[in-house]
Amino acid sequence: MKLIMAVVQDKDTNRLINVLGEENFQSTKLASTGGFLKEGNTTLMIGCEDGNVDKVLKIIKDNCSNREQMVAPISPMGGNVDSYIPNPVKVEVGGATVFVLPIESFYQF
Ligand code: 2BA
Repeated sequence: MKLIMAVVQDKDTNRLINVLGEENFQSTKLASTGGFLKEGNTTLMIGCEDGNVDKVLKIIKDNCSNREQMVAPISPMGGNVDSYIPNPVKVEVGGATVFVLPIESFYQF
């Protein structure tokens, strides 16, 4: 068994959970925050059999989109300073960042 942890954008979450459900994959949705943008994203935990990992990865890939986001860089002083007006820079946020972990045991009590 494997645990798939997928960090996805909030906008893609509902569609992804629905498609996973239609294919009989259970998921748990966790509210998370990206360390770089400091904005909300969603982490899905999906437990599945080894033989289904590729199928789940394909569903994630098909339902998560790359998006460009503008981000204001922090000032050289490390915070917002009146005299420093930073130019926002474009950052491409990926469709999904996915970790596949081996599961030693799985219980439901
Ligand atoms: P954030 O950390 O908010 O990062 C959002 C996007 O900002 C990243 O998209 C990347 O394109 C860019 N970025 C991140 N760090 C950067 C840096 N030091 N300099 C310039 N640009 C930077 P993604 O790579 O698609 O990541 C989307 C979200 O996935 C991340 O949100 C984070 O929550 C998670 N993530 C990505 N890699 C991870 C990892 N190795 N471990 C844990 N979480 C990860």
